[in-house]
Amino acid sequence: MDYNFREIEKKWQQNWAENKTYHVTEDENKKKFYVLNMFPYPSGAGLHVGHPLGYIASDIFARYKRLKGFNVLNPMGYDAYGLPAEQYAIQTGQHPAITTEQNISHYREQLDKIGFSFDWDREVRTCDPKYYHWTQWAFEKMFGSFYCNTCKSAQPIEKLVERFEQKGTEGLDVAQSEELEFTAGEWNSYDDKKKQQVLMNYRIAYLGETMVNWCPGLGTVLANDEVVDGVSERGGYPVIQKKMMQWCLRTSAYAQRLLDGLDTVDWTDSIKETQRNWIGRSEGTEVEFTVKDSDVKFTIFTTRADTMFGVTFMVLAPESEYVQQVTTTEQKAAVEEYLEYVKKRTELDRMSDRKVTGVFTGSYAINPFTQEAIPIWIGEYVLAGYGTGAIMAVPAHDSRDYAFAKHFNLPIIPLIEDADVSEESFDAKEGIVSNSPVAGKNSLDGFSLNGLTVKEAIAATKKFVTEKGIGRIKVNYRLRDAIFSRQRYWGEPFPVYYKDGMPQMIPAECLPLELPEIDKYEPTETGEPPLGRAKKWAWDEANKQIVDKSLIDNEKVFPLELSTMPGFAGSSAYYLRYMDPNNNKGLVGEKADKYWQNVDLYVGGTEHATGHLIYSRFWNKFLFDNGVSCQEEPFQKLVNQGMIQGRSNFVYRINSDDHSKAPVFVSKGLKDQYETTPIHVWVNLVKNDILDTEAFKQWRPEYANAEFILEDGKYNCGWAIEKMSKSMFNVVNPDDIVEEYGADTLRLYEMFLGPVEASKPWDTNGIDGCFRFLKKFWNLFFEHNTDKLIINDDEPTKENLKSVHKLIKKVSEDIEKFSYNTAISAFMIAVNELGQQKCHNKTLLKDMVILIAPFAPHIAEELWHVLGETTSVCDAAWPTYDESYLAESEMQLTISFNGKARYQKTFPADAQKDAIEKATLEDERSQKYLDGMQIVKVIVVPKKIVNIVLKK
Ligand code: ANZ
Repeated sequence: MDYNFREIEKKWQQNWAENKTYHVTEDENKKKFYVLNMFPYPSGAGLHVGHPLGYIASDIFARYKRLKGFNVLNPMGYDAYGLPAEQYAIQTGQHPAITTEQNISHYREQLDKIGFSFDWDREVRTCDPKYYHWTQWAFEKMFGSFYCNTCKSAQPIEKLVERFEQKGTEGLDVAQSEELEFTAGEWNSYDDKKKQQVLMNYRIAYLGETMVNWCPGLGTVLANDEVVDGVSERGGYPVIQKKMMQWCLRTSAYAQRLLDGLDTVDWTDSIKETQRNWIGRSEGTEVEFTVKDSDVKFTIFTTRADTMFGVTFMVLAPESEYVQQVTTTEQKAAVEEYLEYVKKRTELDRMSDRKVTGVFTGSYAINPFTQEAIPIWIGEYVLAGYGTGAIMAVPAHDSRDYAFAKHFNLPIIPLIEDADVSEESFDAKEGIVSNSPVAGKNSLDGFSLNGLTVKEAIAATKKFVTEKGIGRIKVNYRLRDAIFSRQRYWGEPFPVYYKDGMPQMIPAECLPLELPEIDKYEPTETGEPPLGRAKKWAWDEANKQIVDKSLIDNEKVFPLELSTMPGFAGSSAYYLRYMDPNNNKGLVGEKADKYWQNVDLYVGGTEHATGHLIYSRFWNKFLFDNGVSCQEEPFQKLVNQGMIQGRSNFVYRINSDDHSKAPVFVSKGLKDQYETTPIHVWVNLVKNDILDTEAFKQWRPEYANAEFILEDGKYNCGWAIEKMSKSMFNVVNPDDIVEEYGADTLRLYEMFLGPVEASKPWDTNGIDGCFRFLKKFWNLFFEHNTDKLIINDDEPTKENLKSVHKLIKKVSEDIEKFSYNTAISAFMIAVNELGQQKCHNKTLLKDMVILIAPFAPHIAEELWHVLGETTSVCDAAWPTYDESYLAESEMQLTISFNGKARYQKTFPADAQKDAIEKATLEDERSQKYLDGMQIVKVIVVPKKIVNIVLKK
């Protein structure tokens, strides 16, 4: 019987589905193992061979763990909300739900062909109300919580209210948007609305006025990475900075825990480093400056408190609330003009540009150390959202301050001995402090930093400012709160209505609040988000139901929120939902959560390093604080799969001005004789770089009459490695590979291409090798081209045992390291060895079948049954190896003469020095080197070389 993969794969896929082979439940008698893939956004283009790379890698691990006796959870679902379906809806009027549904069924068909061990009973879709019920629920919980810095945990907002009633803000240490101060008496005198406004300052989900990238053309806010050179990445519409009320999540409250958690997870150093930089912990000092001839005081944040004596001017962020207070009448026009200019600049431009811009406010601040008056400027390099949005500028020791001082001709005072002050050199972090205090201007009772190192000087200054009450020690994080509103349709609706301008949550028992139908998917004519078009989109408070918008009276019926949640909302806690996907009482039940705990192995791309992987860690820490999730870190081990690049093919068209003539294409080897233009050609028309000229003619009407100049009767194409993309015609559809070679070959080949983490080109030219390997494996069981089974119970030889046990060891170790390509190579060697040894021993072949099962599950299942088994190979036990079979019986030594390697010779593994020497000297191959020479000495290095030293 030949290896008929089509029949085998179909048969077992059906069998697995019917028997629910991959269905998993909590089993207290087994240890759990949770494998997770970053779930896909089901795009219209379907899967190309790059997509399943990570899924195959994790599937191998899932199957392996199951064979090792673990109870394995390996779920799959869809990140189903998103912009492409919405944009398609805007263009075509097609409801995004329909497009999404179609794309999902296409994905499912493609995935099913590859033979994954997913438990489809646990599928989730983020756009399913049963799923987003819990996204909305988590949001409401965040709205109802604040973050307590002392207990390092989220707490119910009611606790904060109680505290305000008793003590006001005295001694309060909580995460907040701005520092407020009020007494218990003041709090108790506030009306309800005022209280709600104050609480917004502390809620974990809050409405906040934020600077956003507003794109009027698209009618929406864009994320920083959706803006390129001041225009939208999609469509190229202008983007401006605008202050808008948006829902935000107080991710910043969790900055320290997000940082600390990184030490407890098994992720690559590079992803951890990326997250550390993103979180950006910075220890510094806040110092208060008073504005000259005024009561206004403002605080700056500095990491270099030691440079207080070198401050020569101050800079405020253009958005700083102090700008209005310190701008003098004379400078008003200039300042306003400057603020107009800054509006057009995104934060990213402001940080990356080295352009120096700024304007003088007209006011001066008093340096608390020197009592000198120094000018207050406004400059775009100071960002509103970081530190206090105001800085003390020390041009001698900070490159941006230096550039500013040079540009506006402001003084520069060096503070460090021998420091080289120039734009290029700001390495004055080491060095000894001098020139402090500035002679004769010290009003600080002799407080001086002279002679200290920078580190000592920072510590001394911190102590001094704290004692004198001029400042305090402060830790800042670069991590910002996440903006959580999107002015789009295809996303989770907020469970929020507005009463007297203040947001109210829909009662939890009324969730989910379902996305309403609308007739068009664009923003409204008045600039409201698409949900502004929904007719039935108002909340009847008393009857707890959604009603027609026309009934809004702001007494009983209120308007609902029009924004929807962003993409990361649905992907933040999906790992918990897979544990208990059909629970309609909670996000996850306690039993399932306690059993599955968290993800043991998470596989996905590095592009999520600062998005999804930060948001979901934050989200889960919040749920952990609420006792919903029992592990603080969601993803214990993270493996980042590389990208599969495309291998593009080209044909060479001979240039011609006469377009009426049929195009002529010249084969690659002859192209230099002509003037040609390379043209991408669809890779399916090419095999082993040879063009199927007939298929090419049929590909496009303009090539119907194409003529070819061939080499040896063939048309050779050129090739290049490029991104896999439709426009380069190099997208390979896994369906085609499965059709031609089978899923098992596809799976093996994707893994054989190289290490999982590496990016590598898809090169179909090597796929035959994997297919032949499976055929050879098959032929260990069946007589070539017949259905005669040739397995036997003969006593295995030492060689047979060694080949198989070596493989058990290698494959087990390699899988643990995710080194699948080397495991497959070892497999190929072992199968060749067994073939040569004519080994058809049933027991050994059974081990081999289990070993191949994670990689090529269909052929494994078939052969498992051929061996007489009746249960699935998935439930077999992973074989163990016996060290005693691995001992080498022979060794190979390199024979050299006067240090020059000449040939290889095999000896028994236990051969002694004398025997080795004798056999070497007697070997025929030695004679020509020995001829006419005298042997001075023979050196034998066991297991390595024999060196014969000769002289004439
Ligand atoms: C004086 C000084 C002297 C500074 C010196 C640096 C070097 P990190 O480490 O990133 O926290 N800074 C503070 N707030 C800022 C803002 N909103 N926008 C732009 N820059 C701001 O950086 C902290 C340093 O960045 C602070 O220390 C401040 O400049 C500046 F030789 O103060 B430094």
